[in-house]
Amino acid sequence: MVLTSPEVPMAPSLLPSRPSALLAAAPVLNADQVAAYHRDGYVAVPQFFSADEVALMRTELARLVAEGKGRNVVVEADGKTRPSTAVNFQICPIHTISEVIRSLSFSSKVVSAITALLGPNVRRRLDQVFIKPGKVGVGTTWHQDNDYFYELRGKDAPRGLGMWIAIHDATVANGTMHVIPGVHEQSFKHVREELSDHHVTCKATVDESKAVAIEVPAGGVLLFNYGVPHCTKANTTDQERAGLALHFQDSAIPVEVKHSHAVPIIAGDGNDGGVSAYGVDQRGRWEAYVAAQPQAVSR
Ligand SMILES: O=C(O)CCC(=O)C(=O)O
Repeated sequence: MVLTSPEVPMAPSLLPSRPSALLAAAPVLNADQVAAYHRDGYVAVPQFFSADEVALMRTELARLVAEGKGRNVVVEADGKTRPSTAVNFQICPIHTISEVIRSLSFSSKVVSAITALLGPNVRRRLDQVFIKPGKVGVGTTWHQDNDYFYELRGKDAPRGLGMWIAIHDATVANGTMHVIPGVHEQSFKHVREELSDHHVTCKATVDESKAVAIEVPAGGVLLFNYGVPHCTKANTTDQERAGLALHFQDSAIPVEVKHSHAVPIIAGDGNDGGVSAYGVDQRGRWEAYVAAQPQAVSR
Protein backbone atom coordinates (compact mmCIF):
# COMPACT_ATOMS: atom_id res chain seq x y z
CA MET A 1 0.00 0.00 0.00
CA VAL A 2 1.30 3.46 -0.77
CA LEU A 3 -0.53 5.40 1.93
CA THR A 4 2.24 7.54 3.37
CA SER A 5 4.18 6.21 6.27
CA PRO A 6 2.71 7.40 9.56
CA GLU A 7 4.11 9.76 12.12
CA VAL A 8 3.18 9.48 15.79
CA PRO A 9 -0.36 10.75 15.37
CA MET A 10 -1.11 12.72 18.51
CA ALA A 11 -0.35 13.59 22.11
CA PRO A 12 -2.88 11.78 24.33
CA SER A 13 -2.64 14.46 26.99
CA LEU A 14 -4.31 16.91 24.60
CA LEU A 15 -7.42 14.80 24.43
CA PRO A 16 -10.48 16.00 26.32
CA SER A 17 -11.94 13.77 29.01
CA ARG A 18 -15.48 14.99 28.40
CA PRO A 19 -17.56 16.55 25.59
CA SER A 20 -16.22 19.79 24.22
CA ALA A 21 -17.94 23.01 23.16
CA LEU A 22 -17.42 21.86 19.56
CA LEU A 23 -20.56 19.80 19.99
CA ALA A 24 -22.65 22.91 19.58
CA ALA A 25 -21.46 23.47 15.98
CA ALA A 26 -23.92 24.69 13.33
CA PRO A 27 -25.66 22.18 11.02
CA VAL A 28 -23.32 21.00 8.28
CA LEU A 29 -25.96 20.12 5.69
CA ASN A 30 -28.24 22.75 4.19
CA ALA A 31 -31.92 22.28 3.38
CA ASP A 32 -31.25 21.62 -0.31
CA GLN A 33 -28.81 18.84 0.52
CA VAL A 34 -31.26 17.22 2.93
CA ALA A 35 -34.05 17.47 0.33
CA ALA A 36 -31.83 15.96 -2.38
CA TYR A 37 -30.98 13.03 -0.11
CA HIS A 38 -34.64 12.30 0.57
CA ARG A 39 -35.59 12.66 -3.10
CA ASP A 40 -32.74 10.70 -4.71
CA GLY A 41 -31.58 8.46 -1.87
CA TYR A 42 -28.15 10.07 -1.85
CA VAL A 43 -26.33 13.38 -1.82
CA ALA A 44 -22.67 14.22 -2.42
CA VAL A 45 -21.07 16.93 -0.30
CA PRO A 46 -17.77 17.95 -1.92
CA GLN A 47 -16.14 19.88 0.93
CA PHE A 48 -17.11 18.03 4.06
CA PHE A 49 -13.82 17.29 5.83
CA SER A 50 -10.89 19.73 5.99
CA ALA A 51 -7.41 19.05 4.65
CA ASP A 52 -6.24 18.46 8.22
CA GLU A 53 -8.98 15.89 8.80
CA VAL A 54 -8.10 14.07 5.57
CA ALA A 55 -4.42 14.13 6.54
CA LEU A 56 -5.26 12.49 9.85
CA MET A 57 -7.38 9.82 8.17
CA ARG A 58 -4.54 9.04 5.74
CA THR A 59 -1.95 8.89 8.50
CA GLU A 60 -4.03 6.59 10.64
CA LEU A 61 -5.04 4.29 7.78
CA ALA A 62 -1.40 4.06 6.66
CA ARG A 63 -0.43 3.10 10.19
CA LEU A 64 -2.99 0.29 10.20
CA VAL A 65 -1.81 -1.00 6.83
CA ALA A 66 1.83 -0.85 7.97
CA GLU A 67 0.84 -2.90 11.02
CA GLY A 68 -0.56 -5.59 8.75
CA LYS A 69 -4.24 -4.91 9.35
CA GLY A 70 -6.72 -5.71 6.58
CA ARG A 71 -6.48 -7.97 3.55
CA ASN A 72 -7.08 -8.20 -0.16
CA VAL A 73 -10.65 -9.55 -0.36
CA VAL A 74 -10.38 -10.52 -4.04
CA VAL A 75 -10.18 -14.23 -4.80
CA GLU A 76 -9.77 -16.06 -8.06
CA ALA A 77 -12.38 -18.42 -9.47
CA ASP A 78 -11.11 -21.21 -7.18
CA GLY A 79 -12.43 -19.14 -4.25
CA LYS A 80 -9.03 -19.25 -2.47
CA THR A 81 -6.13 -17.75 -4.41
CA ARG A 82 -5.49 -14.04 -3.71
CA PRO A 83 -4.29 -12.46 -6.96
CA SER A 84 -1.59 -9.78 -6.80
CA THR A 85 -2.93 -8.20 -9.98
CA ALA A 86 -6.44 -7.56 -8.65
CA VAL A 87 -6.63 -5.86 -5.26
CA ASN A 88 -9.56 -4.60 -3.19
CA PHE A 89 -7.83 -4.09 0.15
CA GLN A 90 -10.28 -3.87 3.04
CA ILE A 91 -9.95 -3.18 6.76
CA CYS A 92 -13.25 -4.00 8.46
CA PRO A 93 -14.13 -3.03 11.13
CA ILE A 94 -11.73 -0.23 12.06
CA HIS A 95 -13.12 1.10 15.34
CA THR A 96 -11.90 -2.02 17.14
CA ILE A 97 -8.25 -1.32 16.24
CA SER A 98 -8.06 2.46 15.87
CA GLU A 99 -8.92 4.97 18.58
CA VAL A 100 -8.64 7.74 16.01
CA ILE A 101 -11.10 6.37 13.45
CA ARG A 102 -13.33 5.21 16.31
CA SER A 103 -13.77 8.81 17.40
CA LEU A 104 -14.68 10.03 13.91
CA SER A 105 -18.26 8.73 14.05
CA PHE A 106 -18.80 10.74 17.23
CA SER A 107 -17.48 14.01 15.78
CA SER A 108 -19.87 16.93 15.82
CA LYS A 109 -19.69 17.22 12.04
CA VAL A 110 -20.61 13.60 11.41
CA VAL A 111 -23.35 13.57 14.05
CA SER A 112 -24.85 16.76 12.62
CA ALA A 113 -25.02 15.35 9.08
CA ILE A 114 -26.31 11.93 10.04
CA THR A 115 -29.03 13.18 12.40
CA ALA A 116 -30.16 15.66 9.74
CA LEU A 117 -30.84 12.69 7.46
CA LEU A 118 -31.82 9.85 9.81
CA GLY A 119 -33.45 11.72 12.68
CA PRO A 120 -32.31 12.26 16.27
CA ASN A 121 -31.56 8.66 17.31
CA VAL A 122 -28.59 7.06 15.58
CA ARG A 123 -26.34 4.04 16.01
CA ARG A 124 -23.04 3.47 14.20
CA ARG A 125 -23.29 0.03 12.72
CA LEU A 126 -19.86 -0.41 11.10
CA ASP A 127 -16.79 1.33 9.74
CA GLN A 128 -14.41 0.07 7.05
CA VAL A 129 -11.97 1.23 4.39
CA PHE A 130 -11.55 0.10 0.79
CA ILE A 131 -8.07 0.77 -0.62
CA LYS A 132 -7.49 0.49 -4.39
CA PRO A 133 -3.84 0.54 -5.44
CA GLY A 134 -2.96 2.17 -8.77
CA LYS A 135 -3.50 -0.05 -11.82
CA VAL A 136 -4.33 -3.22 -9.88
CA GLY A 137 -7.14 -1.80 -7.73
CA VAL A 138 -10.51 -3.35 -8.58
CA GLY A 139 -14.03 -2.21 -7.81
CA THR A 140 -16.54 -3.41 -5.25
CA THR A 141 -19.40 -5.04 -7.10
CA TRP A 142 -23.00 -3.71 -7.28
CA HIS A 143 -24.94 -4.09 -4.05
CA GLN A 144 -27.37 -2.46 -1.66
CA ASP A 145 -26.05 -2.05 1.89
CA ASN A 146 -29.41 -3.33 3.08
CA ASP A 147 -28.33 -6.80 2.15
CA TYR A 148 -25.38 -6.63 4.53
CA PHE A 149 -27.09 -4.81 7.38
CA TYR A 150 -29.82 -7.33 7.78
CA GLU A 151 -31.80 -5.45 10.44
CA LEU A 152 -33.16 -3.47 7.50
CA ARG A 153 -33.11 -6.10 4.78
CA GLY A 154 -36.29 -5.85 2.73
CA LYS A 155 -37.66 -3.25 5.11
CA ASP A 156 -37.23 0.49 5.48
CA ALA A 157 -33.97 1.28 3.66
CA PRO A 158 -34.06 5.02 4.35
CA ARG A 159 -33.57 4.27 8.06
CA GLY A 160 -29.94 3.39 7.43
CA LEU A 161 -27.24 5.23 5.53
CA GLY A 162 -23.60 5.13 4.55
CA MET A 163 -21.13 8.01 4.62
CA TRP A 164 -18.44 7.24 2.06
CA ILE A 165 -15.46 9.54 2.56
CA ALA A 166 -13.08 10.19 -0.33
CA ILE A 167 -9.60 9.79 1.16
CA HIS A 168 -8.14 10.80 -2.21
CA ASP A 169 -9.80 12.64 -5.09
CA ALA A 170 -12.26 10.05 -6.40
CA THR A 171 -12.75 10.19 -10.17
CA VAL A 172 -14.15 8.04 -12.95
CA ALA A 173 -10.58 7.13 -13.92
CA ASN A 174 -9.70 5.81 -10.48
CA GLY A 175 -13.04 4.05 -10.01
CA THR A 176 -15.14 6.33 -7.82
CA MET A 177 -18.60 5.38 -6.52
CA HIS A 178 -21.41 4.77 -9.02
CA VAL A 179 -25.06 4.77 -7.95
CA ILE A 180 -28.41 4.04 -9.56
CA PRO A 181 -30.72 6.93 -8.72
CA GLY A 182 -34.39 6.61 -7.93
CA VAL A 183 -34.64 2.88 -7.16
CA HIS A 184 -33.75 2.94 -3.47
CA GLU A 185 -37.24 1.78 -2.44
CA GLN A 186 -36.73 -1.45 -4.38
CA SER A 187 -35.12 -4.61 -3.09
CA PHE A 188 -32.75 -6.33 -5.54
CA LYS A 189 -31.88 -9.99 -5.32
CA HIS A 190 -28.33 -10.57 -4.05
CA VAL A 191 -26.09 -13.59 -4.53
CA ARG A 192 -22.50 -14.27 -3.44
CA GLU A 193 -19.86 -12.47 -5.50
CA GLU A 194 -17.56 -15.28 -6.58
CA LEU A 195 -14.50 -13.05 -7.03
CA SER A 196 -14.58 -11.83 -3.43
CA ASP A 197 -14.12 -13.73 -0.19
CA HIS A 198 -17.28 -12.27 1.38
CA HIS A 199 -19.10 -9.78 -0.82
CA VAL A 200 -22.62 -10.17 -2.17
CA THR A 201 -23.90 -8.63 -5.38
CA CYS A 202 -27.06 -7.66 -7.22
CA LYS A 203 -25.18 -7.00 -10.48
CA ALA A 204 -27.44 -9.38 -12.42
CA THR A 205 -30.60 -7.54 -11.46
CA VAL A 206 -29.73 -3.81 -11.62
CA ASP A 207 -29.92 -1.79 -14.81
CA GLU A 208 -26.38 -0.48 -15.07
CA SER A 209 -27.29 1.77 -18.00
CA LYS A 210 -29.04 3.99 -15.42
CA ALA A 211 -25.89 4.36 -13.26
CA VAL A 212 -24.23 7.69 -12.58
CA ALA A 213 -20.64 8.20 -11.41
CA ILE A 214 -20.19 10.47 -8.40
CA GLU A 215 -16.83 12.25 -8.50
CA VAL A 216 -15.80 13.56 -5.08
CA PRO A 217 -12.67 15.50 -4.14
CA ALA A 218 -10.59 14.30 -1.20
CA GLY A 219 -12.48 15.15 1.98
CA GLY A 220 -15.82 15.09 0.20
CA VAL A 221 -18.48 12.55 1.13
CA LEU A 222 -21.27 10.61 -0.50
CA LEU A 223 -24.23 10.07 1.83
CA PHE A 224 -26.55 7.34 0.57
CA ASN A 225 -29.31 5.32 2.10
CA TYR A 226 -29.10 1.58 2.45
CA GLY A 227 -31.40 0.99 -0.54
CA VAL A 228 -29.22 2.74 -3.14
CA PRO A 229 -27.53 0.21 -5.47
CA HIS A 230 -23.89 1.25 -5.71
CA CYS A 231 -20.48 -0.01 -6.74
CA THR A 232 -16.95 1.18 -7.41
CA LYS A 233 -14.84 0.49 -10.50
CA ALA A 234 -11.23 -0.33 -11.29
CA ASN A 235 -8.51 2.17 -10.53
CA THR A 236 -6.92 2.72 -13.93
CA THR A 237 -4.52 5.42 -12.72
CA ASP A 238 -1.03 5.12 -11.24
CA GLN A 239 -2.13 6.51 -7.89
CA GLU A 240 -3.77 4.77 -4.97
CA ARG A 241 -7.37 5.70 -4.11
CA ALA A 242 -9.20 4.90 -0.89
CA GLY A 243 -12.73 5.32 0.47
CA LEU A 244 -13.56 5.21 4.17
CA ALA A 245 -17.13 4.09 4.83
CA LEU A 246 -19.09 4.76 8.03
CA HIS A 247 -22.47 3.06 8.31
CA PHE A 248 -25.33 4.26 10.52
CA GLN A 249 -28.88 3.26 11.44
CA ASP A 250 -31.88 4.72 13.20
CA SER A 251 -31.27 3.30 16.68
CA ALA A 252 -34.97 2.64 17.17
CA ILE A 253 -34.38 -0.43 15.01
CA PRO A 254 -33.59 -3.30 17.36
CA VAL A 255 -30.24 -5.04 17.11
CA GLU A 256 -31.41 -8.58 16.52
CA VAL A 257 -28.16 -10.44 17.04
CA LYS A 258 -25.13 -9.88 19.20
CA HIS A 259 -22.46 -8.38 16.97
CA SER A 260 -18.81 -9.35 17.35
CA HIS A 261 -17.96 -5.66 17.74
CA ALA A 262 -19.61 -2.63 19.34
CA VAL A 263 -22.47 -0.84 17.58
CA PRO A 264 -22.68 2.26 19.80
CA ILE A 265 -25.33 4.93 19.81
CA ILE A 266 -23.85 8.23 18.63
CA ALA A 267 -26.90 10.48 19.02
CA GLY A 268 -30.22 10.63 20.86
CA ASP A 269 -31.74 8.23 23.37
CA GLY A 270 -29.09 6.20 25.18
CA ASN A 271 -26.14 8.18 23.81
CA ASP A 272 -23.30 8.04 26.32
CA GLY A 273 -20.62 9.08 23.85
CA GLY A 274 -19.49 5.50 23.49
CA VAL A 275 -18.52 5.09 27.16
CA SER A 276 -20.34 1.78 27.54
CA ALA A 277 -18.71 0.48 24.35
CA TYR A 278 -15.18 1.82 24.79
CA GLY A 279 -14.87 3.01 28.38
CA VAL A 280 -14.05 6.54 27.24
CA ASP A 281 -16.30 9.37 26.08
CA GLN A 282 -15.58 9.81 22.37
CA ARG A 283 -17.23 13.21 21.98
CA GLY A 284 -14.72 15.90 21.08
CA ARG A 285 -11.86 13.44 20.61
CA TRP A 286 -11.82 13.56 16.80
CA GLU A 287 -11.58 17.34 16.88
CA ALA A 288 -8.75 17.12 19.42
CA TYR A 289 -6.87 14.53 17.38
CA VAL A 290 -7.12 16.78 14.31
CA ALA A 291 -5.89 19.84 16.20
CA ALA A 292 -3.01 17.87 17.75
CA GLN A 293 -1.55 16.77 14.40
CA PRO A 294 1.97 18.11 13.89
CA GLN A 295 1.11 19.16 10.34
CA ALA A 296 -2.29 20.77 11.09
CA VAL A 297 -2.60 23.91 8.96
CA SER A 298 -6.15 25.16 9.11
CA ARG A 299 -6.32 26.38 12.69
O1 LIG B 1 -15.24 1.86 -1.82
C1 LIG B 1 -15.69 0.81 -2.26
O2 LIG B 1 -15.09 0.12 -3.05
C2 LIG B 1 -17.08 0.32 -1.87
C3 LIG B 1 -17.78 1.15 -0.86
C4 LIG B 1 -19.10 0.60 -0.48
O3 LIG B 1 -19.62 -0.29 -1.06
C5 LIG B 1 -19.81 1.17 0.67
O4 LIG B 1 -19.33 2.12 1.29
O5 LIG B 1 -20.92 0.66 0.98
